[in-house]
Amino acid sequence: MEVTDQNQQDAEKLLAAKEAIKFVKDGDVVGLGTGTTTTFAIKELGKKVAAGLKITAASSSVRSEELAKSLGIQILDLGTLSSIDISIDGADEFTDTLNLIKGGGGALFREKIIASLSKNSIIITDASKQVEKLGAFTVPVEVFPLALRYVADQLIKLGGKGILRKKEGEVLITDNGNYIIDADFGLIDDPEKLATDLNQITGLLAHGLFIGLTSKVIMAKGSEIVSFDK
Ligand code: ABF
Repeated sequence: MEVTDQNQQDAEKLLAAKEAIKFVKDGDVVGLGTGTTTTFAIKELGKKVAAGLKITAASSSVRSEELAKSLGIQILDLGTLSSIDISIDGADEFTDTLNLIKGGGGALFREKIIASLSKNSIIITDASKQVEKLGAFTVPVEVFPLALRYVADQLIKLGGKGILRKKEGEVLITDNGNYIIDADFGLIDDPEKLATDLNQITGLLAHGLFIGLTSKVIMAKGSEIVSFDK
């Protein structure tokens, strides 16, 4: 059977997912990310729970929560947690300095809460996500609806061309009831500075630059695992 790029990419996502869940142990509170790669990890975790692994979890999206619950994974209220032992999530881009762009799946706000709570934040990817410099993927920002025009104008002042995210022709509303603007800053020379600048914008609730939040990236490349550690 011809191995298509999609098959290859899915095989890499599964391989990275299986490697990441090796770090999950009995008693852990596990942060669950969102996206197709993390979906592989949640399904693998479900198998381990069915085989007796004792964990609880908090989810970054309704869809990940529903999948986890369907697999018998006990879900906790994220708002009640003061820490998470290990989180497993995907990314849209990563550098070897563990800076990420996340949010292509629209779950970046809760993903960033989970990453901020995590003692061990593991990112799993196929080989297509590694970049030298962030920015080919636009930076998603979650925007409080009443601040939409203000935030859009501030992004322009920072050199970002923003597009309001739509899904099937309708403006996308996140699980939190907010909008997403995908902001194109071009290749980003100083992601730390841009992240700091974005943090200052009132009404911008979260952005997809994850700086200093990641413990490990597990990338699958073909049948190989490549790990990048803090
Ligand atoms: C999620 O994983 C998002 O932040 C990111 O956009 C996505 C990557 O999706 P996939 O694993 O489907 O490539 O955490």
